[in-house]
Amino acid sequence: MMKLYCFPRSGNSREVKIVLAEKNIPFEPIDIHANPAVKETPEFKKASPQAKVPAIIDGDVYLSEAFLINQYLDKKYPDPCLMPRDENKAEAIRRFVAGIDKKLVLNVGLLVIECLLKPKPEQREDFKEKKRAEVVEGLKELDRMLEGKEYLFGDFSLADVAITPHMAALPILGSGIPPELKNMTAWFKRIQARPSFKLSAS
Ligand SMILES: N[C@@H](CCC(=O)N[C@@H](CS)C(=O)NCC(=O)O)C(=O)O
Repeated sequence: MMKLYCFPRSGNSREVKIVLAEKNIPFEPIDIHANPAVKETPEFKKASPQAKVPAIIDGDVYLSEAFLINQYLDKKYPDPCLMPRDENKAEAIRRFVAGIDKKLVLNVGLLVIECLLKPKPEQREDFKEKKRAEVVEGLKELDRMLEGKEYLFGDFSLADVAITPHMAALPILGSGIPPELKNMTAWFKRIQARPSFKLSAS
């Protein structure tokens, strides 16, 4: 059975868990925080040379990076299909994911560090406010992209998967999708109604 190295609050791991749930693929989760010794095993080091999660071992395939894993899963288990088979459209999704990883997802990650991982006296309120404002700017762009569409690229795809866990984390970071962003608000309701949202939560 496929092994997934992860930990429950890892947003990047949740991206992979969503795809596994959408495709109904059985897997064995290995929580690296509950079992820190796992990080020292040759298997984990081979799957994730950067020592980050998510990482998978699927037969002789060792792979890390959420979006790379999800593209691999989509090719190997094409039902339901989460990337367009049209190469131009698939490339547009790859560009989109690279872009949001560098901006929106990065800013959410910086907020996680500042709000949740740093000791309270070291947290900088001005930095948090700056990052929250940048997140809202990113959300506005997504809201414009969603005009007239149910999902970011029409059908539900790996593009939606790539942002879902990070949107779900916003409330614990003192942020959220502003209600005036009607398209994003409706999109997140649709995402939450998918069984994969709950199945990927732990
Ligand atoms: N670009 C990577 C980022 C992976 C990443 O930063 N993972 C975090 C958890 S979300 C991690 O493994 N941190 C190290 C640790 O917590 O031990 C991806 O998309 O998978």
